Amino acid sequence: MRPTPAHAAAGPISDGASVPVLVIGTGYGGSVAALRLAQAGVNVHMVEMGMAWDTPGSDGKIFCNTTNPDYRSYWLRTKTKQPLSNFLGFPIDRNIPKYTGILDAEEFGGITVYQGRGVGGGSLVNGGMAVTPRRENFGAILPSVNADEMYNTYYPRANSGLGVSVIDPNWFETTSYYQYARVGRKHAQRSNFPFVFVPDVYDWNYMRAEDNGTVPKSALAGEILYGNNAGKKSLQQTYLAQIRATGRVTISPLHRVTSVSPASGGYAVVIEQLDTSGNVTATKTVQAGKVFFAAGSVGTGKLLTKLKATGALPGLNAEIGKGWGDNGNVMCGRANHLWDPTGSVQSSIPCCGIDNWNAGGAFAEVAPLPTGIETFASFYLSITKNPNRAQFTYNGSTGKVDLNWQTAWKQPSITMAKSIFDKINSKEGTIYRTDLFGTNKIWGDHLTYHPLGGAVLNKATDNYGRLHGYNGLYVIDGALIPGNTSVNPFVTITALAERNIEKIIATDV
Ligand code: FAE
Repeated sequence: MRPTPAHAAAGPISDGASVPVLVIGTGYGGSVAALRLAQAGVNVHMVEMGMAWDTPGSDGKIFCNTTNPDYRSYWLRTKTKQPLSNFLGFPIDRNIPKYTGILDAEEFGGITVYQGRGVGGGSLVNGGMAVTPRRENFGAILPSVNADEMYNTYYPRANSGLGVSVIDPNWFETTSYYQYARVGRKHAQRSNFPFVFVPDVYDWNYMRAEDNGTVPKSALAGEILYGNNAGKKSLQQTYLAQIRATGRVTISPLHRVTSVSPASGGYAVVIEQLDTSGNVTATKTVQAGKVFFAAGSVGTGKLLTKLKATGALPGLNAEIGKGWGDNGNVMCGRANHLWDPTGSVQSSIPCCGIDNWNAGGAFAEVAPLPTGIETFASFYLSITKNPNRAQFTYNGSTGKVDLNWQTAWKQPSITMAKSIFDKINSKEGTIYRTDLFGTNKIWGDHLTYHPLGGAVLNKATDNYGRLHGYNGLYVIDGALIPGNTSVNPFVTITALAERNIEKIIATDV
């Protein structure tokens, strides 16, 4: 493929258009692919099913607050589906208008998978925790990838591209917004668990200015799950800003890819245009020389499974849809004593964790519970070494793709998380909260924030993400990673994408 003149055409893609490269999805994998291809002189079109998230609503803000979810909060739901569904045992979900909101709580038989929807993918809704796995754990995460290359070149490149940094430890010790984290540290250390600071993409200087009252509050006002109006460096501020500066990439928001099949000169891609109620307002077919699947683990896993089963891409191999895991996510809360308040004000950006990975199979984020009142609760999201893996399958009678994950498969995660919290509770004389996920329910074992796998590297694809069976089709997102990263996943997704696209540009473009 020869470099083409730069162009910065505005507006959505038109029916019958022809593009050298089409990228499905605008999250981490898709943004890395589009940026590096554009820098190599290739024009790229990115297709994103969610909204652009660049226009304020009637309240003057682009994103709504976690404590007050409105029409912008959920992807095509009429009621919120908050990860913490209850407080003091009472359900807290509320009715909302159906809208192409920012957070999708996608329900499968045994698990609800939370995902970001919009230009920027998961970076719009996530906590920004930007964690590079410990070197000694990498062999188990991506066994076919050269670890030296990753730790010398691609992890540093990803961390720099994402704008990752660590909280100033002096400010951490003094601000009331991290009292909950200091309590978490005290309890971890009194039970002899290693406590670690965790890097983030939030602008820590901005957060200090929030604390000083000199700028509008975002993390310190509880914004996170439905977007941050300031402070957080989502992909919109990093990779996507660089992409725009190349002048070679166009983006179609509210466009959803439904089919990819061989056609002369490459592939025919069928795309549905959506309105903000989720109705299909147009169906377009475009030609693409090469197609990158970057729709996230679930988006890519489902799409490829359907395309193989329905005969659009029959030459995909039998690994498609396999190797899906939840990164071992499980949540829980602990009830502290009255002399251990966690603070009525809490930063929504987590900055630390308890690392018991090698001894007990769990890495627990000390997470905020920014309710605006003192709850005396410590809250944790654990990432665990859960060995269970699920598979996507096409259901011919519904025309949908199912995932065979079972709720009971979370039991290993609970056991591993208990290796930390049973010990802390015993040392502190405290108990688990039972009111956050229902009534008398300790474990948030019904969900994941970290879907991974579905088109695993070196199985469904070659060792650089080229899909077996077809030239010019690539996977470049979390679907490549076989189910677990031992820590929060987006730095690894970004670094792997940086590695793969460098090879693809050198050999295929
Ligand atoms: P992703 O970012 O999901 O992007 C895929 C994009 O493709 C999305 O924008 C989709 O809307 C779009 N798409 C899907 N299907 C189609 C289609 N058919 N046509 C067109 N577009 C489509 O994929 N990770 C961390 O490392 N640290 C954290 O602190 C953290 N916190 C999280 C908190 C929450 C609430 C959630 C939901 C996730 C969190 N994650 C965190 C996970 C992280 O956001 C996720 O691993 C990455 O976003 C996955 O990146 P991908 O590029 O694979």
